[in-house]
Amino acid sequence: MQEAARDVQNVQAVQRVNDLNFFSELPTGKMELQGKKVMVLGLARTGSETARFLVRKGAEVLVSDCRSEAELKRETEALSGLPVRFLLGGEEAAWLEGVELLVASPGVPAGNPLLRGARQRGIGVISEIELACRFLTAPLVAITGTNGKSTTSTLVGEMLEASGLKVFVGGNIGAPLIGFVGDQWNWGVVEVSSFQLEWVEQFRPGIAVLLNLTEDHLDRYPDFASYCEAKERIFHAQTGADVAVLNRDDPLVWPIRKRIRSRPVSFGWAEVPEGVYATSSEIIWRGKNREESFSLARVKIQGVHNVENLMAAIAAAKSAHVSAEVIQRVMEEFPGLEHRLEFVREKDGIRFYNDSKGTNVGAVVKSLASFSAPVVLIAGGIDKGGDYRILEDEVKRKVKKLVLFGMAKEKIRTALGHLSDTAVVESLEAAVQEAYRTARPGEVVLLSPACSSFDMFQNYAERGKVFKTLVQGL
Ligand code: UMA
Repeated sequence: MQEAARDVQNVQAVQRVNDLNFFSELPTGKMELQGKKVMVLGLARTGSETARFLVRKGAEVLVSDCRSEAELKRETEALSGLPVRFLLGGEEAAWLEGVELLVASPGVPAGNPLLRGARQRGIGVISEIELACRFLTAPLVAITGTNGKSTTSTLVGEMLEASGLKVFVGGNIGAPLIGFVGDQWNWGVVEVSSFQLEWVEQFRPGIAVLLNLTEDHLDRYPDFASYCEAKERIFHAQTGADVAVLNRDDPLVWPIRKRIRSRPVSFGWAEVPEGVYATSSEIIWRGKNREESFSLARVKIQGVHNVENLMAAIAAAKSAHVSAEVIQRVMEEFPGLEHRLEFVREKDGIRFYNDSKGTNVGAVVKSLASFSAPVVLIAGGIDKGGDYRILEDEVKRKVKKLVLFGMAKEKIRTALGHLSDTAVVESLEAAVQEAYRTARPGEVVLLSPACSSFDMFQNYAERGKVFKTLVQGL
């Protein structure tokens, strides 16, 4: 009986999706790629997927990467047999001869010589998400912000999928958007980074979400304002038929409503006549003439920041007409993401948490705020130019000992070392040992690095896995 009722609801949800304005108004500005000479800049996940797509579309494909042929053996082998010309191990201006379009991978900064050269010659530069959106036929929910992107994207994807819709979740979360072109989808949920938004023009999500803005990637941008400007481009091509989900409590996010064409749907902690707000026990969604409430009692993901992520997910899901019953079910079943405040184990009464995805200072502030017990904080890696002093209050309140490792260890010690007992160590393994020696029953050991991982690991996921293995081995 319940199943039958759910099926009826699902059919209604599909119907409502098809009725939405922006579904039929998506930009149809497809690009003619047949015979066009296109350069793909960067040969990692995005570049490989983009090259495959361009070959399918009949383009003449050049792939350039500053890494050498030997370093890119696996990547070039994966594309072997395809008509792709590789230009590796350099960045020579002559390679741009005859190029009509350049597709930049997110990791390539605007100052890259080939990218700069292309712009000087008047060659069009786009990002892979811009290319993908010209060919995707499904409406998109795009989610950006400094923190919470992956959790919120996964939640929205699960809410749409649990409504019986065919949905993909991709983008910065790890699966390039271009890889989803060609299949039939009811919705696409795409996590987008500031890097991907630098080169968008017609990228037009029906629902665009901006969660929060705090310092990040200052090793890439000249200043914080430039990073925020890139993030705001998520709304650039939206029209009055689209929805912008905005955080009322973020002083940099909320004023954006005055600069965009789309309809704001807000979320935040204070009660509002229309929008989403939260109490300590529930989240309330208020539409024009209706209200729905969602209990937090059985929700597994913890912390103030996760209530904010849930509010944003509800705002997006309600804009896509997902039913209250489906939303509540997904909220209760969602276990949280790996490497995001992930509980690893309890040993001798000490609880160990892996927050390897906490790669900027703002993320660590939120992670520390989630604990009431004293915390031994393991941090460090490659400094991204953020101001560690933002952590001062939380360190004073919560941190029993700072255990620092990686390239940024001295910089963090200078900023915060006077506020807590501090140890500087040479490896993650030594950090785990030191933290275990220091923590007492009832306390928490937290890896939340505030830095990227590339000095010692391939990425944050590898760092998180190594941490978990070390903790399991104690
Ligand atoms: N390269 C050059 N010249 C340069 C810079 C880089 O040739 O000047 C080459 C590198 O040698 C390398 C390639 O470009 O071979 C790297 O490209 P990439 O960094 O874009 O790597 P991808 O594997 O394509 O991953 C990208 C995103 N990476 C970045 O934004 C740095 C992934 O996000 C994303 O999951 C993936 O596309 C799929 O969309 C990762 C990330 O760290 C998780 N994102 C940042 C974050 O979340 O903070 C924004």
